[in-house]
Amino acid sequence: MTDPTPQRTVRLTVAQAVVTYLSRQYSVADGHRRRLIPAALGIFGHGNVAGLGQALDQLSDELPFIQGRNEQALVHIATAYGKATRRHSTLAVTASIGPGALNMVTGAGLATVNRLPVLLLPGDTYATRHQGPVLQQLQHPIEADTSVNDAFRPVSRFFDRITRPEQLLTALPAAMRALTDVDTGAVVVSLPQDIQSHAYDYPAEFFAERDWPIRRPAPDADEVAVVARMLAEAEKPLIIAGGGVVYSGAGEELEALADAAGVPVAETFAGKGAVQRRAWWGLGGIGLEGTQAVNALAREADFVLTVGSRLTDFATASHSIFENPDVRFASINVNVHDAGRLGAIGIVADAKRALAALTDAVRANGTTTSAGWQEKVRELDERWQALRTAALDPDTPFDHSTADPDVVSDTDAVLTQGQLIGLLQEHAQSGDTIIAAAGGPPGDLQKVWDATEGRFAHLEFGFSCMGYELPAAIGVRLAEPDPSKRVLSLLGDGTFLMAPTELVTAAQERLPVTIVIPENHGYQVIHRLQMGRSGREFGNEFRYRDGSLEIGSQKPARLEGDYLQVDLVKTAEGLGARALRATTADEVRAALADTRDHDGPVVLVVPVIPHADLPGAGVWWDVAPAEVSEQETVAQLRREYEEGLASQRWYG
Ligand SMILES: Cc1ncc(C[n+]2csc(CCOP(=O)(O)OP(=O)(O)O)c2C)c(N)n1
Ligand SMILES: [Mg+2]
Repeated sequence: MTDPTPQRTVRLTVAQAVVTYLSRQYSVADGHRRRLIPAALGIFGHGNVAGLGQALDQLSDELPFIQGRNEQALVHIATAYGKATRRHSTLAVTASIGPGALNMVTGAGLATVNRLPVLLLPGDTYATRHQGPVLQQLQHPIEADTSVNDAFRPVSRFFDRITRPEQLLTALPAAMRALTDVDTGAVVVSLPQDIQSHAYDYPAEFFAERDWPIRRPAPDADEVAVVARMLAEAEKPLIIAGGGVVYSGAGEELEALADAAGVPVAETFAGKGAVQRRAWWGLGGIGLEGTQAVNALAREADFVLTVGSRLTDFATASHSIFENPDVRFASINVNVHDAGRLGAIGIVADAKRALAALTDAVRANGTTTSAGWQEKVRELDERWQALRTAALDPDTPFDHSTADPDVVSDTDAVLTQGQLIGLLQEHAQSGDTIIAAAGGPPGDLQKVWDATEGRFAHLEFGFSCMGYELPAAIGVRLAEPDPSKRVLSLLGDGTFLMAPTELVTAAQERLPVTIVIPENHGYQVIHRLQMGRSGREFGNEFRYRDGSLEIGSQKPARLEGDYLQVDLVKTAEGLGARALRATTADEVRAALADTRDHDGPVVLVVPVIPHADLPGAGVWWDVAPAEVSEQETVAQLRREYEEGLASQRWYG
């Protein structure tokens, strides 16, 4: 027996160990190896400056640091980077303790809901507790080990708090595993401020390069056979493609199945652009912001195959869209819970592999849809395309008789948001990305954007978080540095006012991104919903108070005056962007062309006619008006809602 050779160790602080470790991690997907976490973003405070701040400075060659303005926005940047790399890579974000850490919680929620990887490294209060409360510490009266960072737990896929240096040895590999898992999300490694600076003798091998394969779970042959049989028996099948198709890179396999079986394909928000080839069966969005063609087909379908989607209420019209009493559901999903939505028979596997196996079975069985179903698909889509083309045409003046005259008259807008999208569509080249998340833009893009042939649509609609869009443009740009591929975010005036500040970061890093703001003076998508559920404007348009606000007075004045005067161009200029205002179609064309090669952030403000909406999707949504009210409009809307409620079904 010889004595075991003592393990070689390296003495590092916890923070230095974290940064060193992160700089040595790789993901491997389909044979392609890349850094799993190539950079870190952050804002320092006393909770991380001496620990992680020192380590990031010392190791800045290995893990470059990007300074930001708002921690939530930094999480969005990192998450958008994760989405743009199809979850093969992400960024780390560090924040101080207390408010800096908590600012990241919303971002964590967005990442986890959308199953996008992001690594969060918040500082935390003293683990040693020699002293306390430290600055910004929550003093919980009866749970002494609780800190504000416990708020991350419900919105994360992985959470750990490092109270001893050696815990990193198990915590960091577990964190990497969660980041590269098919069921990923926000991964939080909470780092008490004192522990960040503690030194420890770590095994040298801990810092060896390590590969994390992105798995493609194989389909079970029996499950494939069952779903293939269901498809063969169907007369009116429909496929719904979700984000899983995009993340799995399964577009070609999806197209092959649609071709082979002659099945129309609809897309969810996350699945937008899953179909890249133009074909008769590629139809676009389903549900609340879907096309009228897809929704008509969904109503009739007797078999629905969902691939890589959670099927939220926006896709299923709150469980009301599938009206055929004999409709049956099947699915392909890596997540067993999602695979079972709507009582579906699931193939629990990677989308690419499962679609390929299903296509083989379809070819072997000679499964194909009837000429009648295919004809119906073509007819409905043609009718929709005519409506779409008319709504997007920027050169035919908007017919004002179709809009509310009071509202239209007091803006200088000549374009509708649909016409603005028509102009963006005209400008979009293969390789460009358009981003949207909240307000009218994501729904409108979902409905009318042509995302085929490389005109990527990056729609975040799992959390639909106002404030994601602008940072997301930075994240997508970091993932796609080629400046000839334009990265453009379409976001409302309300959203811009909520979080414009990361423009400074885009200017600091000279990142070419274009932010297009349809200026419609309000939270207009919510106003639209409000009109349908309570029948009156209240608190959504950006209007001056028509009198003084006397809190406590009998009848305080309401927000019913003129539109607010807010200069978005000056705001954007002040934050370091090249900013322009364009009102007519030709001005928008010129502005897009002139700024396409600008090597920093561009903000284009375009007044759009409020309440001039795209053609409706024609489906119901479960948002309940008040059951009792003193307002007459509400009672009528409640009755209409209850009629809709009767269309809601339990599918299994
Ligand atoms: C952080 C956040 N707060 C609130 C909401 C609810 N919400 C959804 S859309 C919207 C209005 C957005 O206004 P704007 O950006 O101007 O777009 P518009 O509706 O006018 O198209 C609001 C308040 C949200 N999605 N996210
Ligand atoms: Mg708005």
